[in-house]
Amino acid sequence: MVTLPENFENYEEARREGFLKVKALKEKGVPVVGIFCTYTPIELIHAAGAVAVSLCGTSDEPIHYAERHLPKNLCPLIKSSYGFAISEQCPYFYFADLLVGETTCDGKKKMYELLNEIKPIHVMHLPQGQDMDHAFVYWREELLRLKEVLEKTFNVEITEDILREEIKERNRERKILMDFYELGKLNPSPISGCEINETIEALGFQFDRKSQCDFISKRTKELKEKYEKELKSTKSNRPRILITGCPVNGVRNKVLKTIEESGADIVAFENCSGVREKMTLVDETIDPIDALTEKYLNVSCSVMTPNPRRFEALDEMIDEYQIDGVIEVVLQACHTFNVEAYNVKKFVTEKKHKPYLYIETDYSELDMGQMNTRINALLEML
Ligand code: BJ8
Repeated sequence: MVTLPENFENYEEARREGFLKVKALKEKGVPVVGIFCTYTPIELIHAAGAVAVSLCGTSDEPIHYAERHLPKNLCPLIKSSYGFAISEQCPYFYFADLLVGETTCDGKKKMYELLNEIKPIHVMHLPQGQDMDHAFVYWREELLRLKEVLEKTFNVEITEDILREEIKERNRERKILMDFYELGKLNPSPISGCEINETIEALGFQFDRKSQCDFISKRTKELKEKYEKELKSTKSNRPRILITGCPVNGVRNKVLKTIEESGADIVAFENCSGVREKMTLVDETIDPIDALTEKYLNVSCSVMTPNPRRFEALDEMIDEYQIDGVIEVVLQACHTFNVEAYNVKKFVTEKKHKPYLYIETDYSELDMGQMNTRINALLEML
């Protein structure tokens, strides 16, 4: 069982509590901005006095609503997000004053056009590559455009000083979260991958950033102490797994639990449910807009072409987390991660000499049996 702050018994409880919290914030006049992606420069949203809430759908439930408007063979994350919006089942969507999206994958950017018919959405245009001077200039302009939209929508001024403060605060949060994720570097790990994933997702519904940080710091300290006292001198023969690819919150039970119940430990997440965005801090010493531009342009998602930073991260993480095997999770119809998987497999097996398993799945339970068989076959090799 995952341990969450006092009044939360589990993830569902945390989500329900979150509804009341966001309602209370609205009643106090705090603006709410719905977001969908790791490329969103959250610091600008916080500097506008708003809270940012992730609207990425992680449930199969609303997908049949989405399929009234969207093709069946589309990524489940996109369908779930849209399904929640049109079925009015998501209080977070309901309370959002503004949505912010980015032109990442084709499915998401076209879905934003449909969402715009229900709720105002500002779409940031993301360059397709990172290492060109004009990509920096272009993305910087997009950050300034978002800043203007936030100022106008919420009738505030985002000053340089406020932005610098938010950058510092968000960096502090990133360090605390990285410390938590890096518990997986301990061998044996004092925490399961499912608990890491569930804790981070549930805390996202808290909105009180200070208590989120306090909770994570306390939990990290407890687990480090547990490692020192009970685990340090023990040896585990459970293989250590790194998860890479698409976000995995929507397949926690189907994929992550199956891996751990089959006898392996998930110790690292190279994806947007894990450390992808958190590994690099925002430079606090330069112009804040330049610093945010640089930081977010360098997020290593497969929508970038080429995408060398993802391979640098994999290289580093496979060594630092002492990985025995890599499992790539690709959500159905996610073309960019799907195509990039060819090079990821080559990199993992030929350069790092580690076993690799590719799993393509959706949010349904239809392929549970097949998933079990494939995961067990990989674990037998380790
Ligand atoms: S930065 S991973 S959060 S885009 S899985 S919707 S890419 S078809 S979620 Fe993502 Fe931002 Fe990238 Fe991260 Fe499209 Fe693929 Fe679906 Fe995806």
